[in-house]
Formats: sequence, structure tokens, C-alpha cells
Amino acid sequence: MPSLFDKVTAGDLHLANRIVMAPLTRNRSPHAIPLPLTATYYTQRASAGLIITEATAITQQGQGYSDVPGLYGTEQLDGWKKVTHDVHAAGGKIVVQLWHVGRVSHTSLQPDNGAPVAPSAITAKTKTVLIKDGQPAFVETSAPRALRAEELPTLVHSYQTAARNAVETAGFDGVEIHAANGYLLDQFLKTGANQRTDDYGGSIENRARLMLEVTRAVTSAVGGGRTGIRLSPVTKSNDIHDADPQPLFDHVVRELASMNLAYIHIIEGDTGGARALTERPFDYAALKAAYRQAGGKGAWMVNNGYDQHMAETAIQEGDDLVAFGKLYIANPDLVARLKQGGPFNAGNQKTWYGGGAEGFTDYPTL
Ligand code: 8OZ
Repeated sequence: MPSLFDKVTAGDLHLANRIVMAPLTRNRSPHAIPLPLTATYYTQRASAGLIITEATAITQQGQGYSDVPGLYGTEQLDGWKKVTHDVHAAGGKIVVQLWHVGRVSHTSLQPDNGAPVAPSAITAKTKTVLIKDGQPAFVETSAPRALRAEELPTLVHSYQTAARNAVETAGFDGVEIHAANGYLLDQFLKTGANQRTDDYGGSIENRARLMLEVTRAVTSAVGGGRTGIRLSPVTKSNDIHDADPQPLFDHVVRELASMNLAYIHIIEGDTGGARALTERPFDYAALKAAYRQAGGKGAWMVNNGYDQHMAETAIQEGDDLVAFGKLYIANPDLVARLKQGGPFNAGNQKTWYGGGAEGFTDYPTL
């Protein structure tokens, strides 16, 4: 019977256990540059089988929050170089999450204070986090403009460049494409945000096109075995919804099956919230079966509200990896704590976004 503590291979990634640190936005990178404190934070958590970094912007246009890191400047890549060096020295594996927020942004964060970009000019009824005087302030997102079709090749290319720089320059073991939680690629996927009438809107095939083009471009730069992708079929995050998510995501994973990805990362239910939504039913077993039937060999990573018992059951029943979010904020030695069945530190939500070492690098180990 496989256990959470057994090693596993995900594409080219050889992982010491099945316990993953989920991507967690922390807003502690002024000017989008990860600080030495960020290296301390991730290195404290290096006993995870895999660390997925906080969402990291591929371009300035992809920025939607204050003080989140990027991958598009030399100093940003240098900041990450220290993170990957220190995590590797501690025996860990780390991939960076490639992020473009699309419409979930604010003009004050955009190049020339312009409008954020989106599949269609539909404002998300959601808030973003701007850091003011070191404190998080939640503000309404700005009205977006629809991307022109001729802008899309450049956009795809910017994912590819970020992926290449992440692996070749910053030293990451791989990348995770953020296609979840109502950000750009999820906006293209879903009917609630995509009303395009060109090849990137309308049918399921058209709405999935940008995400699949991005994934192909990223895998051609760094290899499928170093590429994972995060999906959230029914999340409510950032005012996103789709009229019929099951056939949409079944199509998506069937197309991903041939790309030899390291892993597929699924958020079950509403991100950080309910795992089952009566108004948004979804069959995750059918999704996984669609991927396997299409020949998909990547590791299957599950996430959202897993406790120890649920995680052990998931691995015993054939999932390959479990990602923990809130537990990882408060428990740097989560692997050791799970191994002995707890106890677990309680986290402090007030220090999730912004600030310094408090609530970041000061949680005690056993
Ligand atoms: C919380 C706050 C800001 C961003 C996500 C990148 O939900 C995020 C995020 C989460 O994927």
C-alpha cells in the first residue's frame, strides 16, 4: 500500500515523498523581487516532496497584486536564484508557478497604468490586494479590455520565456502553469469571462486553445517532464464560473495527456473553501479517468482542505501527490509532523498577505 512518505516520480522530478507545498500568495516581494527572507521561508519547508512557489508574474501585465514576485527582470531572477540554491542545498525540489492574472488586476499595477487585459471586456466582481503602509488593502479590480487576437502569440511567447528563464537562469526544477482560480487562462476557459467570437471563444475547443498553446510552448522550452499545470474546474474564486465544466475539463485533460507533463494539479471544489458545491457538481474520478484513458502518465496531484486522514486515503486509493496550503504556512516541518500524526501549529490569517518575518518564517518546528 503506497504511503504519503514514499518517494514518487513526476515526469523528470524525483520526489522524496508525496507531500507538496501548495502555491501560496504572501505579498512579501517589493518591486516583484524575492528577498533573502523568502529563501529562508522556502528552505524551512524543503522536506516537502515538492515545493510549488507562490504565483509569480510572467510579465508586468500579468501582475494583479502588490508585492508579488515576478520572473521578468534580472533582479527578480537573481532573487529566485538564491531561493532555489538554498532549497536544493537543503535537499528539496522546487517549481515556480507561472502567473498571468488577466482581468484580476488594478490599473496602478499595469504598464503605463493601463487597463488590465482579459478575453472579453467584462469586469470581475472581485477584489485585489494592494499593500499600503505594509498593510493589505482590498480594492475592486479595474475594468479590463479584451485582448486582440494578434496579441495572443506574444502572450504565449511570454509564458515560454518566463519558463525558460525560470529553469535555465533561476535554477528551478520545473514550472507549474497557473490555469486556475479565475486568472487569465481560466478566464479564457470559462463562459463567465469569455464571450469571444474568434478562434479563442465559443466552443470548448476554442476556449481551451490559449491554455493548450501556452502549455505546448512551455513544454517545448523546458520539457513536459518539468511542467505541471493547476486547474480548478468549479472554483468560485475571482468571480469565475462555467456553464458546463465537466465536458470542458474532460477535453482539457485529454488534450494534456499527450504532452507528457510531470503532473496535473486539481483544486477540488472552491479554492480554500467547500470541497463540494451542490450548485456546481463535478466528478473528479471521471476527470482522472479521462486523462488516463487518453494516455496521460503524469502524476495526479489533489488539493483543497486535505487533512492527514484524507491525504492518506487519497494516496492509498491511487492519487500520487497531495498539496497542502494553509497547513504549510504554519508548519514548516509538515512532513515530520504528519509522520508522527501531529500536533500542527495553528496559522494566523492576519499575516497571510504582506508584512515581514512574522507569520512567515517564525512558525516553530517540533
Ligand atoms: C490569494 C490571494 C492572492 C492571490 C490564487 C494566486 O488564488 C492566488 C491568490 C490567492 O491562485
